[in-house]
Parts: sequence; C-alpha cells; structure tokens
Amino acid sequence: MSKKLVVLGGTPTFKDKIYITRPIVPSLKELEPFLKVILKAKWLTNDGPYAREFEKALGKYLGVPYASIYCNGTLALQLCVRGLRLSGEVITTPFTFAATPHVLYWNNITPVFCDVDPDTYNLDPKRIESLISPKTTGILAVHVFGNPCDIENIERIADYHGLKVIYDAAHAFGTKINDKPIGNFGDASMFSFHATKTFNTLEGGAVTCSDSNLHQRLRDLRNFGIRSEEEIVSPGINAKMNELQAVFGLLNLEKVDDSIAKRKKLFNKYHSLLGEISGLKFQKISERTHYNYSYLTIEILPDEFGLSRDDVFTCMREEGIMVRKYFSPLCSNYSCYSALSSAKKELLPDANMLASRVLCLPLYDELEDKDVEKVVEVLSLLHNNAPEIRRLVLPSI
Ligand code: T4K
Repeated sequence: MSKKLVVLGGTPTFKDKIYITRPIVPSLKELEPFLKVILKAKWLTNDGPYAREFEKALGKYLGVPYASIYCNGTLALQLCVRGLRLSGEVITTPFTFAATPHVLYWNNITPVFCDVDPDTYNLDPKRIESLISPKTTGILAVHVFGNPCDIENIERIADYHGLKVIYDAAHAFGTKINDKPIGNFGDASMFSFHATKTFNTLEGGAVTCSDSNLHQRLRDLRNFGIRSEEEIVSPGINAKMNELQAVFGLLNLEKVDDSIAKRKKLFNKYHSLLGEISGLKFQKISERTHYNYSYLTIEILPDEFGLSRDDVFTCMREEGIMVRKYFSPLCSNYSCYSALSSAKKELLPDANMLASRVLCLPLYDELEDKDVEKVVEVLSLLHNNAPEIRRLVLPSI
C-alpha cells in the first residue's frame, strides 16, 4: 500500500480536514426572495407568517397529528417534559447527548439511568421495570443515532405502570417504523433541527404529539404562557422559532429527501467496505426500520481490532478526519450526575462499554465516494499496522 499513516511518519490523508457532518443549506438565490419579504415586513419572530407556514408543512412532512416548533431541540424537550407534567423521577438512558438528562434536571426531576441494549444502543426495556419507584412518572427514551427504540416493550411497561413516554427523536428526522413515521409513538417526540442534524433550521426543534390539549399547552409554554394580550395561562418561557429559522426550514424541507438518499448510498458504501475489516461491529438496525442515515458509527472491539477506540480516534484526527466519540463521556459519569445511585458503573455495563468503543465517522450528502474509500483505507491501515502503532506511537498501552 502506498499510503503511510501520519503516526508512522506519513502525511495526512486529508490536507483539508473533513468533518463528521455538514448541514444542508439553501442557496443565496433561494433565500433572497424570502429575505426581501422579511426585511420589508419587518416581522422577525413571535409566530410570524413563515413560522406558521413551516409548522404546518412540517406536521405534514412528519405525518403527525400535531407538530409545534421551537428555537432549539433542548428547549423543545424541556417544555415537553413540563407539558406532560412529569415530576419526581424519570427513567432515561445515559448513552445520549447531554441535553437529554439536563432537561430533566431543569424540570427538577431526578434522572434514573437505565442500561442500554448493546446491539441497538437504545434503552433496554428488560432493565426498566426494576428501576420504577413510587416517584417514577415517565420514561424518556432516545432513538440513538436515529435507530428506533423498542417502542412496543417500552410502551407496554409504561401503560402497565401508568407512566408517560417521551421519545428524544433528536436524531430521527424522517425515520419510520414499518411505514409509520417515528413522531407518532409515545405521548410525545422531540426532534432537533440543529445544524448538525439530517434536517436543520440553523438551530431549532419540534415536538410532535396526538393530544390537542398537550399541543396547546406546549404552544402556550413556548411563548411565556401568553394565549392572548389579555390572557396569560401558564408560567411559560421564550422558546419561539424566528422567521429566518422558519425560512431555512421551508427551503430545507424541499432538500431533505434528496439529502437522505445521498446519505443512504454513502452509508451502504461504507458498510460494504468496512465489512472487510475485522474487529469492527455495527449498530443493529431492524429490518422494519426505514432509516434516515443520520450517523455512521462503528464499534471498535479493541482485542480483535488491535487498537482501542481512543487510539483510533487520535490517529484518525492526525489524518485530518474529525471523527467524534459520541457519546463519551457517558452522561451518568458527568460530575453533576455521577453521585446518583443509578449512575454506578456496575449498573450500566453496556452503556459504559459502548461509550468506550463507539466512534462516529464522517457522513453527509456532499461527501464523495473517494472520501469514504480514503476513510476506510485509514481504518484498514490502522488495523493492519496495529502492533507497530502500539509499540512506537502509543507505548502506554
Ligand atoms: N437530544 C439528543 C439525543 C441530541 O443529540 C441533541 C443534540 C439534543 C437532544 C439537543 O438538541 P439541540 O438543542 O442541539 O437542537 C452537536 C450538536 O450541538 C447537538 O445539537 C447534537 N445533539 C450533538 C449530538 O452534537 P457538538 O458539540 O458535537 O457539535 P460541534 O459544534 O462539534 O459540530 C460537530 C460537527 O458538525 C463539526 O465538527 C462540523 C459540523 N458543523 C457544526 C456546526 C455547529 C457544521 O458543519 N456547521 C455548524 O454550524 O454537538
């Protein structure tokens, strides 16, 4: 092989770094007519005409009875927890982004961490029931990397114990189970439209649900509880989406299907090439899932691969590949949660194992086939040269 890894004295594979993701964006030409209208009308926010149009279009796209939009996904989820009147303790996963347990904290709720399924990376329903206490009011499950949770078993347990179910669907825009769009499960689902997501509104988020009362409560909460000039119905907050975000939403809705189709091709190419390298494992995505190809993750089995995930991370960064260690550190190991009794490492063996093994590789629609080939070649070289790298470069192992 001609290529020599940086850690073995070679030059970087990518002179210009490549990122794990890049957002879809409208062109200036597409934006211009919308900007003209906004600047002329000087209507910038507060449930403006584009926000209303986007909210309607989004509900249609997501195939849900009700969708409400927010300035970001975190506030959307925080209000969702509040809107469902959860309190006390809520069972959730530690293998997620910080926002998931933090929204519970901001609602004065104690997160109770439950271990995950080591194959799907999602909350393991078999381990939920033993964590239910008289204080438990809900389950906050995450469709990790856009892979749907075991919704039947989660909801069966929730029904039996009278608990609410919220899905953090931050990664799952466009995902379906069989033919049913993902926003139709549980009491509510939250989607993130952050720049790093499959679909973005710069920053932004949405909540979907089937209960009109909850939908109304959430719309009140996002605007200080103001129903009308004369009527303030709840102690709400400011979580409104502005007009520019909504325009991004309207324009990106037209692009997202094409973007997902391109991601799918790249995802499949990655998988066919990565399958040749031993010591790698992949997230299990059920056949009934219509996936959105939001993330490309690998699990590095250190003994078989020859290097640990952290070593691979270090070496790939040297090659100009800006891989990410989602989700490490694990939420239950953050200093703000590690003292919780549910956060003990021995109670969360699979989540801790995944946090030490999973690596997120570049995946976005503008990535080229040759980039995928080069990323996989680097991984293959790391595997083939593992003993030398361990001996020369990473002598601490
Ligand atoms: N629940 C879950 C399960 C989540 O994953 C998230 C967010 C939330 C809830 C909360 O939703 P939001 O409130 O964010 O709507 C990122 C995102 O900031 C965060 O939204 C996301 N999850 C999380 C998984 O990832 P970072 O700190 O890793 O992002 P950053 O800035 O390092 O960006 C990653 C790469 O993306 C960059 O290396 C390049 C590219 N990028 C990023 C930005 C911001 C761009 O190309 N353009 C950009 O504008 O957290």
